[in-house]
Amino acid sequence: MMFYVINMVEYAVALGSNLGDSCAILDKVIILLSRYPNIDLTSYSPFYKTFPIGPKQPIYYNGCVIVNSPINPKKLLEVLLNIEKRFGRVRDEKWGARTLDLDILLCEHLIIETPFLQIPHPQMTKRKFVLLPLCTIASTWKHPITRKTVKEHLQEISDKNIV
Ligand code: PH2
Ligand code: MG
Ligand code: MG
Repeated sequence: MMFYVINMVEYAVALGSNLGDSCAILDKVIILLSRYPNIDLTSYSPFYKTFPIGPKQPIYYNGCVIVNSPINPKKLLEVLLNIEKRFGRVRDEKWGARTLDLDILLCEHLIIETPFLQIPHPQMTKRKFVLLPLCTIASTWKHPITRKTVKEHLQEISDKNIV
């Protein structure tokens, strides 16, 4: 008998939408990810209505998911960008309105610095719209650079009254 050991990697992914029927889009993305080949969705947060950071645009819905997958970060990024396209994402203005944004936040304790992909997500510790949902499903996950937990980061920005 042969056994193959598949190395699963745990990822935290942020979901955001502020164009179209955002809540329905995020619901569909969660169903899609849960059925996606090679992706095991283990938890998802509630969705939060959040004020937009950046240019003037509609209110966002934000959430986070945890997925386990044998695929590497670059490949997962490709999968997520493809899903964004399927939901009609058009890339024009930086930080502009979008039907769907899927960002890799964390990949276990890994640090990845490439022009196209940075993990941990460089802005994650400053954004309540990321930390609040993430804290509901991964409060004790330690940021590999700051060594602080998600909960500690959320506490820090909440103390500063960041929306
Ligand atoms: N995403 C941005 C820019 N601003 N604001 C909120 N509230 N939520 C987001 O997901 C968001 C944003 C760029 O990715
Ligand atoms: Mg983003
Ligand atoms: Mg993005």
